[in-house]
Amino acid sequence: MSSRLRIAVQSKGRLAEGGMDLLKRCGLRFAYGRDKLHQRAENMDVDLMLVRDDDIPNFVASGACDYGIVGENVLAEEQAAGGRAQELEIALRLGFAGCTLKLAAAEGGEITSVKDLDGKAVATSYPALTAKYLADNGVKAEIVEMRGSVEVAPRLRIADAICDLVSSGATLQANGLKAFETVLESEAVLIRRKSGRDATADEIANILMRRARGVIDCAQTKYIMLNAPVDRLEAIRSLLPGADAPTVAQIAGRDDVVALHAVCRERVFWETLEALEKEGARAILVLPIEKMLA
Ligand code: PRT
Ligand code: ZN
Repeated sequence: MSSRLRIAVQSKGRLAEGGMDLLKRCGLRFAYGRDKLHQRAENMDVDLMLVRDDDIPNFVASGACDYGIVGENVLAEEQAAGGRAQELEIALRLGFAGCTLKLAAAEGGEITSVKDLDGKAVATSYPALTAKYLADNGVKAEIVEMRGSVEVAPRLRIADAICDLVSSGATLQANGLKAFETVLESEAVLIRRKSGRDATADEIANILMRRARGVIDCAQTKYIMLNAPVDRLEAIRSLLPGADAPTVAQIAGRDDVVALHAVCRERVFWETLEALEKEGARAILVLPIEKMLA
């Protein structure tokens, strides 16, 4: 058994950058390697295998790697297709590469719900998930498997509808398609085998996962500092998004205004700041939080 933790990460693509970024924020340092397949951490017993995302579930299931970073959509598809991916579980949701697997068809056309797909053809790169969703809805449709460019299928009359990943929705729109049903909500996830894991690898993984939780929480969390009129303190406090009990401090030479510091665990929008200002808050500062161990 290896005494190092082996993690499979996508070599290039949407998960590669976010995955490496997260690992680096968890404190891992990598040398500039010439090796395209392998990255060895300099400061922890961690090795990365850089591979195609579709291969990651199998890499982890077979024991070639202990953990892997993959889109939940890829894991779910492999699991729905049967086989070894069923031995895998999600160890941690990673909060990036969010997207949705959706059914879509021509905008303004006759297909507007899953029931309308009976007897029709659906193009997808996710045949197992799509087939399961259709079957769960009592719909019999033909599945046309495509590796890429699924969005062109209706126009080319290869299929009547598609089941594809959507993030901004721009691709659907550009192809005159409209989503009408969500099959799966997805984000990047850290996966591992349900059983038969290496204890040393798990120990290292647990340290990284604790750090990763801190990093993921920090991504949205902000530190807000502002000055508040004493008589508006409660109103201002109630506007702070997802704040724990804030710190209220005296300001030298003032008894009508206090300084308020709070950690906000939800997104802070411009609208929030404007509302705070309207209640009399001044000198409002929003600071990013770099690290957090809760
Ligand atoms: O070479 P390799 O097999 O490793 O890469 P890949 O091409 O399979 O994967 P990649 O990098 O495209 O995607 C990896 C993972 O990113 C996916 O499995 C998802 O978990 C996640 N992800 C997040 C997405 C998207 N968002 C996304 N928008 N994957 C693909 N898309 C596609 C979508 O299908 C559409 O065609 O991007 C296009 C643009 O989307 P819109 O809605 O923003 O226009
Ligand atoms: Zn892929």
